[in-house]
Amino acid sequence: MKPIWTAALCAVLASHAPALLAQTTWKLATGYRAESFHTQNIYQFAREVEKASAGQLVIEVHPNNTLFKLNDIGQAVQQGKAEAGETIMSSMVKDIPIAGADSIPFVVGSYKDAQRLWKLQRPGIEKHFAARGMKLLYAVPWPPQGLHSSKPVRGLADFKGTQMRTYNQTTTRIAEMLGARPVDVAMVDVGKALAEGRMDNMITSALTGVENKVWGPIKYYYEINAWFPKNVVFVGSKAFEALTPEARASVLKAAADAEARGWQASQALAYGATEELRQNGIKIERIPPDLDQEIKRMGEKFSREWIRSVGNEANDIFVPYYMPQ
Ligand code: PCA
Repeated sequence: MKPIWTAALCAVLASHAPALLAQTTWKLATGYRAESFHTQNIYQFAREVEKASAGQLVIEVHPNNTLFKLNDIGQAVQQGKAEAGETIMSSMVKDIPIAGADSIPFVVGSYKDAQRLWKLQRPGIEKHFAARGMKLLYAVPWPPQGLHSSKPVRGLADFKGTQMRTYNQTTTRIAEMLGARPVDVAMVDVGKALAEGRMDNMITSALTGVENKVWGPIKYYYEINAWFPKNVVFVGSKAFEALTPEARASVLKAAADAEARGWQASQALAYGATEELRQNGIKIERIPPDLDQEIKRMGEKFSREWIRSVGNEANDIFVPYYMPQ
């Protein structure tokens, strides 16, 4: 009897062993360069997950729009074409309007407020992701968005007819409000677009200016602290649910650590990036008070339009944001 029993046990073990020991690989697509701090953070997240799962879950990072383009990554994960991805959250506004809450001009002026906004925005984002078969892992902000320009900017008239580089629907609307001509340019193509004379100005972080070495064509940088957009990292729910409970816990733990690390890195890089622009000959200036008021008013108009189009879910975020308990 014994040998038969052993054989049966072996057969059972053999049938389970591959499932227990099999290695799972997730492809994670991002639209930013491998050297970007967001991507570096993802690499570390991947290493930590691999270590915690003893090599059972490998996250293969595909940077620089190589697997899918930045603005298509949400859809690609939703449709199961990639297991995981990273994109700038506001690129999802068409489908998930509250994803644009962090790109409304002049609502958030510091990392502390950005953190507060994220706490209020997160539950809604998680809910919408879940409804689309995705699980949110973490989000990390870009440094504050400032104005880069080839010419000095003294008044609203200085934007009229200029070619303003945009990176999503929100920045396109802002360019329109300023009377500029929106030119959609991916982050990784900014240097090329400048060299080809396709853009005169853009609102983005000093860090993005540094990464694309914008000095030369760009001569001025204004720290208007317009908003703090976030990148989100997410995985398809099916891929996540297929993991063992232990592996799922390791992924969530590594994601929470990546979020904390990313916020710190963003803040640490913000100041140095503006200095680097200065050292490369870009003039760091303040916009005149009149223009400051005018663009703040434009920001209010943008907020009104946005809240009106989004409805109750916008109130769920901004009522507690403006009236904390
Ligand atoms: N850099 C990205 C998004 C926000 C930022 O600071 C870009 O310019 O596309």
